[in-house]
Amino acid sequence: MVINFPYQGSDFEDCGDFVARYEASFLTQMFHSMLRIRRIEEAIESQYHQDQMKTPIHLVIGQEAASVGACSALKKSDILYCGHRTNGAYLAKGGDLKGMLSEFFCRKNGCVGSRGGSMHLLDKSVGMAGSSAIVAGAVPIATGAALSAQLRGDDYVSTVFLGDAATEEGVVWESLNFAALKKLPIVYFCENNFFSVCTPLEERQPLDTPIYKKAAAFGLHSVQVDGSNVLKVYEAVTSAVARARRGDGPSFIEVPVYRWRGHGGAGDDSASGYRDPAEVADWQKHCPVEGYAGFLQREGLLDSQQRAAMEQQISTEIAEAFQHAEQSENPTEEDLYSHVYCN
Ligand SMILES: Cc1ncc(C[n+]2csc(CCOP(=O)(O)OP(=O)(O)O)c2C)c(N)n1
Repeated sequence: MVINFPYQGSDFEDCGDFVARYEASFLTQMFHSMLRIRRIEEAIESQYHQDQMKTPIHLVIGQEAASVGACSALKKSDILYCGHRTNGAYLAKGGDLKGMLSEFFCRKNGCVGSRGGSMHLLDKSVGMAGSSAIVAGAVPIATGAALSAQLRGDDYVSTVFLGDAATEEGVVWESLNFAALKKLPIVYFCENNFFSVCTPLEERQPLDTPIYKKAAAFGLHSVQVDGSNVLKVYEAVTSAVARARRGDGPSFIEVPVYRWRGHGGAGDDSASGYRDPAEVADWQKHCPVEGYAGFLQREGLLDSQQRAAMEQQISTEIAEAFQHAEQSENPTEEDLYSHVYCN
């Protein structure tokens, strides 16, 4: 796979000024969120083979900086849509971990009442508006939500996470065209992890025209920033959200990232031959979580005791959430008929 992307900022060398511009607690909170997502994903992965979670899974291990950087720039009242790789977005937007795990275990109290599984997470109380397993399916829905905000004069910005493969669906370009025409308050956030299941980007798109440049051609404000650098992602999305709120229209943000695990399920699937394990190892040297931890340590914002305390707190939270999910009630036959509408 030819990856034409030089990890431009994940060494955090040019990020010293962030410390002057942001509260220390905010910078460490973003680290906590990334670490929490990493540990939650690892816990899901380690238990998945027991076959008690009745859902496909698409892990975001390796992509945590994108989820956290983007969602940290959103208000609770801003709404977020997502595709099938939903866990990071749901958790970073403030979705309830117990509700998510109960959903995975197909329990009655899951965040979608056991009807959705991991690809349809939703928590309206925090603006997690929905997700779709249809590649690109959430993009026109999020665009419609932005139109609704504009027509009704609502203050929220609509954001949608999409993958690189979603940009091979025509509806994405129809949506971008419409959003640019109407100056809709929306942010298209494209996590380019270079694969559509097992097919590399170079076999699907001409690499000399990066995705963000195509979006720019549709009239959107469009940038590419390093998706392994939570600070760069945060600033890009913050400025896109500000544009949207000012009435200056839609933005497109492409963040190159790398998924460390297989497309779906637990474990790495590189041995199947579609990607070189050396490529995976190379990206793992640019770990978004540990890279940011190193930055915070150098800046004096995170020491080993604080890190250990975070690990302990997260581990306790995860254990309790798994226990909660496992001990929760299964749906009953009557539940089959709730939320079913017909004319
Ligand atoms: C319309 C549609 N076509 C095909 C699929 C099968 N499919 C599921 S995930 C996927 C690849 C998605 O890649 P991308 O959008 O880049 O997201 P990633 O999985 O890399 O996060 C495909 C082709 C689908 N779910 N929907």
